[in-house]
Amino acid sequence: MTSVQETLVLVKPDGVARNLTGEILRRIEAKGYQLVDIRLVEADRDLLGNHYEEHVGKPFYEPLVEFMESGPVVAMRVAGNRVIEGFRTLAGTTDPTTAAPGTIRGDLGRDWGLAVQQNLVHGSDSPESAERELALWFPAS
Ligand code: RTP
Ligand code: MG
Repeated sequence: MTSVQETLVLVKPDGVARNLTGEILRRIEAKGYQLVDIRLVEADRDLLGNHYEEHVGKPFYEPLVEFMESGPVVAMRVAGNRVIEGFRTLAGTTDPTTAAPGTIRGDLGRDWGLAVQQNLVHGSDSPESAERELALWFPAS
């Protein structure tokens, strides 16, 4: 049974600054997922507050938003069968120190000793999140 989905992938400011956008997209394409749309965004507080609404009030919220507005982000609309779960598997767990080797965070990320995990990528975590986040980052499409 097929279940074609779309997900939002973000290459976070650390990934863009380290010139890892191509490497991250290479892994997405090598897995067989389809790039549908892509844009470079300098996210403002309004967008980030909406994007991270589930984390408002948590101790890492403010450093997270400061990190995400520290430089450009690459937003991608990516399609594929079960791509929401599949991209999160490619990304690895939140903490790059314990993310499995073979994953984006496990291979390319590390703990920089900062207030928030700089873990290179974001991927939507459910169909509802994907629909909501894609509308935020790709408002015209
Ligand atoms: P994401 O939303 O970015 O795909 O990552 P995730 O689902 O694995 O993690 P989530 O719990 O949604 O947290 C969002 C982002 O906040 C930062 N974070 N830092 N204690 C910490 O240092 C901490 N906890 C969360 C990370 O950048 C995480 O990806
Ligand atoms: Mg999340």
